[in-house]
Amino acid sequence: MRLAKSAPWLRAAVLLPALLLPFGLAHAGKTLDQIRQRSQLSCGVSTGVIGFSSVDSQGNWRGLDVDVCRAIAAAVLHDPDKVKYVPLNSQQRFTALQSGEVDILSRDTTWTLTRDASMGLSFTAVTYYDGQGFLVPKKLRLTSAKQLKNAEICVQSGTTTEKNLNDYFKAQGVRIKPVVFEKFESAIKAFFSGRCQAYTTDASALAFIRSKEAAKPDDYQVLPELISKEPLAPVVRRGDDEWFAIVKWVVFALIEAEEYGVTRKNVETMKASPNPAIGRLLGSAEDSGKPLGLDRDWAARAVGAVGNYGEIFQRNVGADSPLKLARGLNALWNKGGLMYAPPIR
Ligand SMILES: N[C@@H](CCC(=O)N[C@@H](CS)C(=O)NCC(=O)O)C(=O)O
Repeated sequence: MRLAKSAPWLRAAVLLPALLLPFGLAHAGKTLDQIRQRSQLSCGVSTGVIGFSSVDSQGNWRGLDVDVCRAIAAAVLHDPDKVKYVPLNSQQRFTALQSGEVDILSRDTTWTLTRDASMGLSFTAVTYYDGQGFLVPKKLRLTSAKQLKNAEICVQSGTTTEKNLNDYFKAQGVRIKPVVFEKFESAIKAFFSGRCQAYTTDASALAFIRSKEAAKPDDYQVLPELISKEPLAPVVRRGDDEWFAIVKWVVFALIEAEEYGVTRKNVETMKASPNPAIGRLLGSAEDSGKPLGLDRDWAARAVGAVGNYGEIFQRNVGADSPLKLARGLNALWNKGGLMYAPPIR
């Protein structure tokens, strides 16, 4: 555009936002404004996947995905309890985020190109690297998913699971019959009543379905094949870069805290650490909250509320949980895994 020759009103329209930019940069974003106004984070979760998001016997939401929302609430609202949980099944989840019903979707949701590029949404940072597997009754004596020729396989709709299932067997030249359910509960009920010979979903959820939903877990086994990549990540609406940055960096802070040995218990004493990286993370050496529109204690509060990524993993899905999932791909990058936070500086 040749601005010098343009009409004065056009010049003003183009230049005014540029002049306001320095002030705009200090602004925290409209999603955060709304969250602060209502003093509550609205967090979209699943309808009940133990380890990730489910209600415990005392009526509290628990899980790795729930802890991500608690960490964010601690960072932005100074209170991990100021979260409203909205249970959403696979079909409902994206509309709830697009319509503004939730501020964030923190719920077993795989980062894919189509979801990230064409739905008005942005995936933030991976919180769990998963893969799709199969749960089968042991009495079928199967040793490989490739033996599922002509099998009926129960699967939930609106998922990557449904698509991968078709792709995988198409590539093998093997015919199978997907039996599709909209509701999670109906899908697992159908499988355990014998409607299907196999149930397929993310391997982390299979561990929960086998240990918690089967009358006799020992009658079932997970087959060795993982047929897909399922990087699970919290999702936000597009168009609010400040909120996008906050969610991303809270997740990174939890990972960075594990890397530097900052835990829920020692977070206060670690503020005195001579290590500059810890001083930046915890706001004692440098104010890492300012660029995010937050105060300097944002990350310390997040870690103080839920612990570092390793603690979150262990409590919800790892050694201290009924699922006993191995860290595997979810170990830190310097321990053979993929969990890697860009530098907080
Ligand atoms: N990661 C896959 C599957 C996610 C998914 O929705 N899985 C089901 C089966 S475990 C689930 O979480 N259901 C719980 C619900 O619908 O509330 C995706 O993003 O499409």
